[in-house]
Amino acid sequence: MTTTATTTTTATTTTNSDTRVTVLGLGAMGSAIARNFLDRGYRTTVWNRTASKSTPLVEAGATAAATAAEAVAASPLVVVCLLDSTALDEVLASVEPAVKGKVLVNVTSGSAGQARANERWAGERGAEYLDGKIMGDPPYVGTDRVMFPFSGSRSAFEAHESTLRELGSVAYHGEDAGLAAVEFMAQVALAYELLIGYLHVLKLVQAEGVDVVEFTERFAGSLPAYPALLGSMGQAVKSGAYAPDLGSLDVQAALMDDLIAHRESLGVDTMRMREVKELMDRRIVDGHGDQGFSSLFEVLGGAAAQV
Ligand code: FVH
Repeated sequence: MTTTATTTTTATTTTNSDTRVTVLGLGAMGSAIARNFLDRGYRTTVWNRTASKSTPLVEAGATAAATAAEAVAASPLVVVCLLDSTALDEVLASVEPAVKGKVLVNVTSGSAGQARANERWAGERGAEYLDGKIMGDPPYVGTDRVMFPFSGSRSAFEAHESTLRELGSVAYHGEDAGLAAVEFMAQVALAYELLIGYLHVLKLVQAEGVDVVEFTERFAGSLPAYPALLGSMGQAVKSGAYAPDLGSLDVQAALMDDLIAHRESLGVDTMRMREVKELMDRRIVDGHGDQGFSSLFEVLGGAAAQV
């Protein structure tokens, strides 16, 4: 049994009216995705565990399916946007008979390993799989303020690229279904690494009675220099040729004891600066004191790249 809106909606983009898309999961993000497709004229079928969440979308022209399997059967392209991988596994189990021949686009948060397992699950049942991650907030779906890294089936991405690009700023990262999650996790991790360091420094600044907002405004003035610095450090890591960026480690290390002593005198955490000093000391002992900060990459723990 399906419920289709009695009110007609004039599609803003009539060219999409014969393109069918299904959205499973109508939480904050799933609803924004479904709404975006509706606004652009797609024949949109929706399903949600709590059926009442489909009502506003049906009123906007969506077809609400009674079951997730019915929703999958309704379109060649199925976008799945659920809370987590546990929810995903439950819903995929319920749609198993319907996925053959479909393109499943999972944008639920999850790990690279889960994405690869999802792709195997889909392939074993005759479906193509794309893994996507969402970097942005629901109100901005459909604008370039939301980034969607995708990975997995190249043919599926190419076949539905124009539809997927309706969601926001889209990039395809390759056939390995885990790469979108790798990109997402790396981007999120880098933001956390930067921001926790920022908060640690605010502790130091505030302890010295300096206004944290005024300090932040001054530091923000130096941010335009970072893209070039990060680019040169990335090249150094890739090539293994470490120029003395930020100066040589011999010079940089001389500063570290003062940095640590300053924090200790104010009762501010020193763990991050002690980590940097320890890495610098190891790199210098290894005979690379003439190289730059990027050469610390060589003394960080971590596995070799996946082959
Ligand atoms: N919201 C955000 O700003 C962030 C932006 C970045 C990406 N995340 C990820 O997007 C996924 C969905 O997030 P959401 O914000 O839409 O989450 P909710 O509003 O809580 O909706 C969750 C939906 O999942 C359904 N659900 C939960 N458990 C189950 C289950 N066991 N079986 C079936 N469906 C399930 C839930 O259904 P209901 O509770 O309404 O019945 C919602 O449809 C997420 O991965 C974020 O990390 C969002």
